[in-house]
Amino acid sequence: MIKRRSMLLRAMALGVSVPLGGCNYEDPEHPDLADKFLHAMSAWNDRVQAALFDPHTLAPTFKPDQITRPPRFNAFYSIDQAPVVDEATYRLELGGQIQDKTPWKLTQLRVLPQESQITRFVCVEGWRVIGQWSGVPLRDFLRRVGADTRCKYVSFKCADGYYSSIDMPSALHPQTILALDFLGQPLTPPFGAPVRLRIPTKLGFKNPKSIVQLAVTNIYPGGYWADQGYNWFSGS
Ligand SMILES: Nc1nc2c(c(=O)[nH]1)N[C@H]1C(S)=C(S)[C@@H](COP(=O)(O)O)O[C@H]1N2
Ligand SMILES: [Mo]
Repeated sequence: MIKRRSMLLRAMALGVSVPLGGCNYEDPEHPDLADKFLHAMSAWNDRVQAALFDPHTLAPTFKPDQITRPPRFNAFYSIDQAPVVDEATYRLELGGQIQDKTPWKLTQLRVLPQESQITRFVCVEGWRVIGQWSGVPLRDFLRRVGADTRCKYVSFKCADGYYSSIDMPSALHPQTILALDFLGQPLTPPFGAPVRLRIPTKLGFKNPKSIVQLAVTNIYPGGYWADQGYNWFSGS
């Protein structure tokens, strides 16, 4: 027990992130003590990552010939089960600390100034791809709707029940966009149609697809994978 604890403390002091997903670390005498400790460590890790985050540091960008073809799909289900959202009736619902919560139609999002980026997408499973996404910079959108950007979190709910949230400094990062297009074409259902978050400073699971609701809040919203033990901040 003592050995184990000192090992964890050393890892903590070194800032080593212990992978939590799929790790059944059990102590027969204190069944959930180790679990609590690891979660406390992940929360501590979130704070360190947030402190190290530089809002002016850009994620690397790439040239068109470096784009990975075909792109790679991932979700908590297989590609044929991806939700299909009716684009005609689609509305992006707004919630929380936002002045104007009028829902947004797709056509309204499309006439806002768009930004395009060729960036790398990194999944926690160990693969990475390069793609081109374009859409509305999230910080422009948040300002337009009168979001209280002093709040801590921006949360997202998706058409498939997936959910995610990010810290406000990362939401205001210049490369964080509400993506509508991939390779200059509207997103397809498995890849997040009609609107997805593209945030190249964070891991793949922090890029929710087929977003139906966006909210601004000070109450920690968690996320589909973060609630299962994956590190919430998961970014640089
Ligand atoms: N709505 C929704 N968004 C999601 C997921 C999901 O299951 N549902 N999976 C996440 C994970 S783990 C990854 S790696 C990326 C995959 O995005 P891609 O299919 O465009 O590669 O989407 C993220 N966003
Ligand atoms: Mo992922």
